[in-house]
Amino acid sequence: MVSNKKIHQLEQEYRIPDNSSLLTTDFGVRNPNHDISLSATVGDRKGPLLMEDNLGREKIMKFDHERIPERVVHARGTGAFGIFKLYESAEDVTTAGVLTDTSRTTPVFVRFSTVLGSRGSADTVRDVRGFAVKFYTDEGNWDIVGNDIPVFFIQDAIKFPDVIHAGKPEPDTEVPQGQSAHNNFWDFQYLHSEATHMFMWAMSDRGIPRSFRMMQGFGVNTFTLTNSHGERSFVKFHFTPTLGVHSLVWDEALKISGQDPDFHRKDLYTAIDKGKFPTWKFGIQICPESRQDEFDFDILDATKVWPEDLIPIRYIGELELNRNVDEFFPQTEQAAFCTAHVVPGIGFSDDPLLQGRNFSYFDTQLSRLGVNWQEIPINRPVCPVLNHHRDGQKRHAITKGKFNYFPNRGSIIRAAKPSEGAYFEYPEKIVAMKQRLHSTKFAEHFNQAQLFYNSLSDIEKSHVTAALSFELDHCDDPVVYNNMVTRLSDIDIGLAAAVAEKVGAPPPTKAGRANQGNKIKGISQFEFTPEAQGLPATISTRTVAIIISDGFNRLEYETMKAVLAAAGAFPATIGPRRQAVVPAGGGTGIVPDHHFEGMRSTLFDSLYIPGGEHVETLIKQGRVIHWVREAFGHCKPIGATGEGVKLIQTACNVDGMKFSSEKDGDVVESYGVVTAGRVGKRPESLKEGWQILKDAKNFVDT
Ligand code: HDD
Repeated sequence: MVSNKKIHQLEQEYRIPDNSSLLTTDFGVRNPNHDISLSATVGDRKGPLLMEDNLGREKIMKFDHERIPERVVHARGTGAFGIFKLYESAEDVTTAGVLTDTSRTTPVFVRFSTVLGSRGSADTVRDVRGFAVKFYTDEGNWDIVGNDIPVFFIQDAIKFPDVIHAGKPEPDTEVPQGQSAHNNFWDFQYLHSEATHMFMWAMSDRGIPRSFRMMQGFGVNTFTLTNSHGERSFVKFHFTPTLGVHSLVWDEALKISGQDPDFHRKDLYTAIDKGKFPTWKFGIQICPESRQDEFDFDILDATKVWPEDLIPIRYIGELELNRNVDEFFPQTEQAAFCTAHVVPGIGFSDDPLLQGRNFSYFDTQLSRLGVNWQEIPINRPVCPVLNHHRDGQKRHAITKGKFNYFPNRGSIIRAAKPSEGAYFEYPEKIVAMKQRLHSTKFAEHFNQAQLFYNSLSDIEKSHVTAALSFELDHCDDPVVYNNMVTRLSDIDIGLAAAVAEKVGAPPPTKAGRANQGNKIKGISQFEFTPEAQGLPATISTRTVAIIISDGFNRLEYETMKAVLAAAGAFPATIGPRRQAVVPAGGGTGIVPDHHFEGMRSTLFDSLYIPGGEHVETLIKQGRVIHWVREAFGHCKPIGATGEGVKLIQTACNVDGMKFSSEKDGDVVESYGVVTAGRVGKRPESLKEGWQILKDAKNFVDT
């Protein structure tokens, strides 16, 4: 199993040995009975329980206090360990070892999350996703507490309680759970025009990712880097998934929320467990101090991206997740991130959102985990920690000696010098007025919202219209949806009109602001498919449901399954029961992984139906027809061989539709292809669908 400095630390110092077998109490005494409480026995019956039962009381008392406050936002999430490797030194801009030493492997812990839902809410809701990375560097912990969307709803941290109160369940009824589709959320969006850019991202396919493994990550805020000459630049951090950026379709996301609320959590766990480690390219956008006033937006405004045409991304490293946690609570739940955790060579900017965050994260950990939260194993640095901080609840460290103050008469402890790697505070010159004011350029709120919308493909645009129409349909206050249509007319009058019609708002009469028609790079998901990144298209880790019933063609079934598995896909067999299903001609049956009612097509990326007489049984079953028809409706690749094609024709009611077929050596006889592609590729025609499947099949041939 994969190991590194952090894993070693956790295993050596904190792991409960898994080879001991005798139960003990928390104070170490061997426990004679964990199951029956101590009581007086009256006749042959148990009488009143005894206060003296310290074993029983300890067990119940521990249980009573199992819960800690969930995160006030991002409560729902999951995490994994991994490594960060640098392949190009950024020493021209920073002294940080993690960004300059290409020989290092830095251990990381990453936690992905949704924002609005509580800890038990569903994974696939429409929401922003958290992307928090803790780098355990040799110089201390560095946290990038980012999201899958590069901008934020607000510009000043003081607005955070408002945006979150408006998005979380409404105070009188405590509904809805983990949803932005309600009056208060959209009321806030209208009243805060600065949120326009971000809500457009959240309403796009970015709000419903297929997998945590297929999302971008962004540091969002502007940080700074300082090099060995003391020169400072501004920086934005990027993570780009090598599997490409892909989303669910909304109908899938809605259904999966009920069918498998842990869909994303399991997806990440399974991929890592099967050794298919997800990776992201790590990039930096650098803006030297000299260029900071060059742009029509303020580079310290977190509601703006730095368009790549103006400031290119320089990819310098790679993040890999390669190990699941051993226990969720002590590792994932107690992981605590803090934007203020930076290492020498990395610093803050005056971005007012970041400045406020630097206070908020530290503060929230105090109420969630207590003052000694940095001593919890998952949060401890892998380098030494030495200072005169003492005491507080749940202090673990035991320091010998007389002195708990500094300096003192006897200690050899001293502050580090810059040459010894001390943190370097950049001497920023400030001549200022003290007042409550926004930066002047922060006043512009619509340019980039419009750039975002214009830069989407037509399919992605139609999804934005549908998402807004869904969300505002769930708002029953006309003030809310009427206002929002007005706001949309600041972006695009066509979009506003389409949404107005759906949600029953008066049609907009004129654009609040003409659409300039400009576009930028780096917005549409199509730019982040593996192919667009110059990587091979891959079916690796994609799930394929193989549908069989008694009388299926065993050769076709087994060959396709083997081919898929060899290509790294995750095939699963679905049959009428989880007991042996007998192939045509008899013989040993196959025990399916699931039965038709136990799963749904939504939980798979594609379907395959082998030929055989089983098709005659399958086409008579409503649930099977639903499997195929629903996958067709979600534009998934559906493959069939031999008689299997008939099931697709029947289920999808596609009489007269042409089927392509192709010889593929002795592997499979023929494919019947209806259509193909999950969001990254949405085919416009059968021909294109077939091409996509063929491309995906390239790996099959290797
Ligand atoms: Fe935050 C958690 C991301 C603005 C206050 N935030 C939290 C997490 C992520 C983000 C990924 C979950 C960390 C984890 O997995 O434990 N937050 C962001 C991003 C922001 C942002 C990308 C905008 C650039 N956040 C933001 C502001 C404030 C907070 C402006 C407060 C002023 N965020 C918090 C918090 C949380 C948190 C209340 C809840 C749990 C925690 O910190 O540890 O302090």
